[in-house]
Amino acid sequence: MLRRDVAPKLRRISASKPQTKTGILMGPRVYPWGSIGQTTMKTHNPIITRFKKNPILTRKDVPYPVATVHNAGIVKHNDRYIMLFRSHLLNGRSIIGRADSEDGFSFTVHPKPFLIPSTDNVFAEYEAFGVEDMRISLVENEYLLTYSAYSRHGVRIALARTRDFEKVERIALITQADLRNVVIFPEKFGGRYARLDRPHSEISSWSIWISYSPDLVHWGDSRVIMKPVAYHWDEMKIGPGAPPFRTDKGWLHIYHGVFKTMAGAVYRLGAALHSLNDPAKIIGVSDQWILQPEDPWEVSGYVPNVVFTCGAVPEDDGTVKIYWGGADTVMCAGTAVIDDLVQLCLTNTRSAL
Ligand code: BMA
Repeated sequence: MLRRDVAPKLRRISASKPQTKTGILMGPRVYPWGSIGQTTMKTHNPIITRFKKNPILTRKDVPYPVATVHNAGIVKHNDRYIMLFRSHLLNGRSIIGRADSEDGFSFTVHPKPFLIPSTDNVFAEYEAFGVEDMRISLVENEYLLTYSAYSRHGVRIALARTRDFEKVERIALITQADLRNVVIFPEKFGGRYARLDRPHSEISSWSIWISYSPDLVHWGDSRVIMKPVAYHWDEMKIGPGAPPFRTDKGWLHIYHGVFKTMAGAVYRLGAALHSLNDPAKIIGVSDQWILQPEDPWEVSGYVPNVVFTCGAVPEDDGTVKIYWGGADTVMCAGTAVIDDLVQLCLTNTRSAL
């Protein structure tokens, strides 16, 4: 089953159409394993250092039949990295699997999936077409899990909680259709939870909004805080990526931005810094992307030219491990110096709105 918004992206690049608009460069290339892909412009002096052994997880590492491994939420829990990744089943619908790691790069997948569509109560109806793109936030000693719930009614976001990744309790469906990419801040503001999200719209390019809740169930005070910039790498749409994490200068949020080319959409990652006291206030947004599809497994795959993040783990040594799905097919990882990302947001900025 193909979702309507994904279908156009499945087109392969035409061999004879080099692009001159901001986005993709140049034509096809034959890789050693024989597939035809395309080269993108290489980022000079990349701010994120890719792990040398990317991809870190593929469908071959999964002990049950799946077509992909991508878009994983991730946290460090009791000194272990826990990754909750999305997989397409062989019927095209998605479930969430779990993989654990000691070092954040080498992961072992659990024998059974972590979360499959519910068969109980209201969740059964709204998760019937699959569960996707899990984000994990630690707030007051419990992990809050947000994920896309697909059904014949559209896509909405479900919220679950766990303390140990063993027992998982679904709390509520926290949006109507159509809305995706909910990330919850790790701290409360004035006693309320805060989240970033991304509603769909026909009259405005898809943008990042903020909402608040006293109880995780009822959300409101919503307003738009960040929009795509015209003729820019993220001009088509933007959406929350990894749950924001605290730095000295503000909450660092790694988001995704999309540019539409004649060969389909290109998904990249960007960085934005939010005020520590008021997350609705954006202090700076990096003008340039921080990651774009460059490796063969990012450029070519189920949905070509995609790097898409749902999780990042800040470390005590001032670095952050960033995780992304490559071409909606595999999981990749990289490392950046947190202060470099912060400085990029503060010194090389574009407007948020
Ligand atoms: C978005 C979501 C993501 C996906 C991306 C690229 O709309 O569906 O899950 O990674 O497209 O296909």
